[in-house]
Amino acid sequence: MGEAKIFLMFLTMVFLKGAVSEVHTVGDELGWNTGANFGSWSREYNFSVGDTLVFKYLKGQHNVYEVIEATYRSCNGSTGVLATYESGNDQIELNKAKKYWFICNFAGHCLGGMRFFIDVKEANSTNIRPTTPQSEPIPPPPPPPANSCAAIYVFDGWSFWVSLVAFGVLLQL
Ligand SMILES: [Cu+2]
Repeated sequence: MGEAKIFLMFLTMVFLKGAVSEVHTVGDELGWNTGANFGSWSREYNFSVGDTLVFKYLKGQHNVYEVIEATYRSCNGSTGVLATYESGNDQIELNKAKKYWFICNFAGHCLGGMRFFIDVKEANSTNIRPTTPQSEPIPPPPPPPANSCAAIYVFDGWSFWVSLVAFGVLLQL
């Protein structure tokens, strides 16, 4: 099998799979700490099977318990615990389409706001969307295109370029 064909298969796989897996740092730049609002953080993103959550915190100051819903609501980490992490840089792969519930089990931290849940969906090829945080400034609109044909490509940028590369490879087969 030629390299070009392998490359084409790779492109096809990328399209079929849809968005490439994402890594989400919990709390963004604030990390897994008191004072961050994890409810609003978790609502800012879509989570898909294959994505990874990263909890960053000072080891010994916090921990991460994956728990059942009742434990998330009670903040009582003595029961209903599915997994525990305490490295300070915990990487958790979201490998199931389900709700994940997380708390910090240090005294008072969960009740103080260190808890959230996410609803992880099956990876979906029709749900490709930019993940740029809303707080980033919006770039000025591009100048008007010279003709309507160009306009279509302007609004379909990424897939247009991939198609162009794939077409170029096809020509060389
Ligand atoms: Cu904590």
